[in-house]
Amino acid sequence: MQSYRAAKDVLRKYDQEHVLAFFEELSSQDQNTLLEQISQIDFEQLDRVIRSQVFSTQGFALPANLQPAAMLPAQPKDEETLRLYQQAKAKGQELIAQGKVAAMVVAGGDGTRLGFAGPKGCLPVTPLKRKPLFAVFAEQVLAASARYGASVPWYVMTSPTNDAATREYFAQKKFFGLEERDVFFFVQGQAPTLSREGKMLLADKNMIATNPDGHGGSLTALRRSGALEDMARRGCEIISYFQVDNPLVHCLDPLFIGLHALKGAEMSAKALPKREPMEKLGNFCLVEGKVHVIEYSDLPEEMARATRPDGKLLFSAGSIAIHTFSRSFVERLTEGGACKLPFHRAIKKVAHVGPTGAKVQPDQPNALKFEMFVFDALPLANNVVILETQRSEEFSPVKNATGDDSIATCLHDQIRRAARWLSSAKVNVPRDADGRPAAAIEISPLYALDEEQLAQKLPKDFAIKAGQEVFLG
Ligand code: UD2
Repeated sequence: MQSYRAAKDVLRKYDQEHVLAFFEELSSQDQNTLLEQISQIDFEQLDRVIRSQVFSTQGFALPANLQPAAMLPAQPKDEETLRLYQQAKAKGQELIAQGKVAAMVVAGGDGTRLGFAGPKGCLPVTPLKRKPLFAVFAEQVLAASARYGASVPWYVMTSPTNDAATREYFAQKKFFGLEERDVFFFVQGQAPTLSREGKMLLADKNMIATNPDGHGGSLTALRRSGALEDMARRGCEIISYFQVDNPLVHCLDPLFIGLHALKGAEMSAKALPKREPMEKLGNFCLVEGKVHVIEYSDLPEEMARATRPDGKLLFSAGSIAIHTFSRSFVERLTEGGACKLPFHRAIKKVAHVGPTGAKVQPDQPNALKFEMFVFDALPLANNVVILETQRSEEFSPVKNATGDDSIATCLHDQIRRAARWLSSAKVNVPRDADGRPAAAIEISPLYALDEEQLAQKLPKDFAIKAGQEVFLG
């Protein structure tokens, strides 16, 4: 731990000495807590952020010459692409079978928008069994391990607030059938929360206010926690990355993994044609030949609405936060411990301890929070594959309590996908007058990971009646 003197010196150097204002009043334990926290802060990085994002009033600068980025189609449209996809799928399957692929979920966020108390991954989400998000992913990892005959480690990023609860939940659920040694929890980083003048705020007299450093912080957290070393020890070369809120995600997609490998990509991404111009998805763009994701809130509305001659959106490719990373790329980006991703600034209301020692409850946004976005690694990657996927197959996140992207829309989308898989396996699925499935259907990943596996497994005489509840597990 750092001494008081060393802490004072570094704070003086960066003009942040005020965080020691109440030091003399603290118990020795609280003094140690504060000194320990100060020793964890990367002041050089903080200084860069303050110079570029606090003292400059520019905010986000939209790159010039923004072009739409091209994506590989969801379905091959010619012989050459068909052959490429066949080869890629075989390559992806081979890599999983060789134990070279790891799964990773970012689950640091809490279900605040949903009004759900506890880690979001514990949210019950499946239509019949009400399995939580974590179980849906765990069963996919388990099923892929069984299908390809290799263990697939799963790296789960938590936050300081939900780490203990997440670990307890996994233990209580007996790791959903996974081997405990194949699940690696790691806690995401925090960044100091600043006043609008660039001073660190105190959450308490013995505690600097911090906020999660975003999913982009997952890359440094992988290194800091020893997860990258763990991957190297196991021989994992590719990381299949997804968010905690989307139960339709294919956690380990051989085609996507294989394309990433065959194209020699360092980072890849799945994309969807946006549902409407202002949909809350990052936009895949090209800037001087490099792929960038411009967040929905940063793309000017006239650009978001711009169309091509055929009437389709110009910036149509939306980011759904499904990626593959080469481990070597993450190692390169996090060399020396600090991450090379930029910070994004948000202005928020944050309660804190004021100069007199009294708690301040602001009624206006008073604080700057900084976080990193994982997609900002794309322009730093040497090769990038963007693969289009189908919304009905792979994207229905649970973000809101009601309306779009809510549990209601997600339940419906899970049933619709299950019905589609069954229809393509030649099962007659009863439907209502609007074409919606007239039965509640849930297919566990342990039964089938995709429609191909479902078709192989289903008994010949399998039938569904209207109003029936059908669980395949
Ligand atoms: C994210 C993307 C958006 C689109 C959308 C798809 C950003 C900024 N935007 O929007 O472009 O792809 O997802 O669903 O990412 N998380 C952490 N730690 C953090 C912050 C987030 O683990 O410090 C996790 C969180 O648990 C969740 C994911 O990252 O799994 C996305 O976070 P979000 O819900 O805040 O992102 P959202 O919906 O604004």
